[in-house]
Amino acid sequence: MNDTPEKNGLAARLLAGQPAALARAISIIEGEGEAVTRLLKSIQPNLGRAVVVGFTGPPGAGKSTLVNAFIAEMRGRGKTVAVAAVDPSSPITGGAVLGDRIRMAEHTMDSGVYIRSLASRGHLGGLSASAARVADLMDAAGYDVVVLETVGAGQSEVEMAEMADVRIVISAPGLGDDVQAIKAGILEIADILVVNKDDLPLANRTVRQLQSMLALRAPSDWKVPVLSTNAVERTGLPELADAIESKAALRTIKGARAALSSRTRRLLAQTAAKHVEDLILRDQNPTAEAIITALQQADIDLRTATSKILKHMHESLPDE
Ligand SMILES: Nc1nc2c(ncn2[C@@H]2O[C@H](COP(=O)(O)OP(=O)(O)OP(=O)(O)O)[C@@H](O)[C@H]2O)c(=O)[nH]1
Ligand SMILES: [Mg+2]
Repeated sequence: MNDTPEKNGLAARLLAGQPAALARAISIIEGEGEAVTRLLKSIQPNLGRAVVVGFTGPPGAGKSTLVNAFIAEMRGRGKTVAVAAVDPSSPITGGAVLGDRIRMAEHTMDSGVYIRSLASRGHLGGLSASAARVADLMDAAGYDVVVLETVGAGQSEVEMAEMADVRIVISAPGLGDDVQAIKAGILEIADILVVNKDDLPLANRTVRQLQSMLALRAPSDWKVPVLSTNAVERTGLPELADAIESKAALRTIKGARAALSSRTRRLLAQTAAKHVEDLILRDQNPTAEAIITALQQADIDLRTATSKILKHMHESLPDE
């Protein structure tokens, strides 16, 4: 790939905040190669300005509706907002992307709002890798607030949490065991807990359950609030935006650097892991097959097999 004027101009147009340049840049970084490196290099000095806010929670908790209401609240405060909504491509939420587009359609004419859905499949470094880079591009494009919306269904919310300055965990009454579901790990990383659909019966009970779980957390400088919202009627949004702004105000340069470096750490770990996984699970590579057979027949132990596969990996990777 050559240093075409088009490519160089792209970074400039991105930094100038042109939505078309942002869209183009996002499709470029979803790939690999020199153009990606060049693009990322040129945005380096412009990173770390936006507040990155993660919205996560179980399917159907009302994340997209709440994000939409949050956009309106922040626009009212004079802030620009970019959203990366992660489509988990799962059967449960398969229709969510179209639904999200319709739900967020009220903002399509607003140049202070940019919304993009990301497919979680098919990225070399996994979902978080592409989301981290998309968040960086949105940051570089000058949006004040970058929202990452993700379904809390496993590892992804923890990964998302590492990228966000402010982590919001959303639950809703009547989703069965949702409080139990978010107990496992996610509560530890939440900065703000939101009980959405507070118009439904039992919302108060969900609030109380969350409060009692929080009481078990080690005390820290930031007291995690439990807020109630109705994303459809748009109540509770000023309180949510206030809490996000208070938490964001505690950001330090050191903290922002740490967040950037943990994003990079995660990116490398995931990409390296993906290469190993592809070699073992998908590539039908003769050397890998021989190692698998030897392990299966107990000719070698797991540790030896691991070191052999990594060594083979190393030898077969193209040199830089
Ligand atoms: N009663 C009530 N319904 C709500 C509220 N917020 C969202 N909903 C409804 O809940 C349903 C799911 O909302 P979404 O915003 O799509 O939920 P989500 O968490 O983004 O869902 P996924 O992206 O599929 O994980 C929709 O029918 C919304 O209209 C609320 O505060 N009260
Ligand atoms: Mg959604």
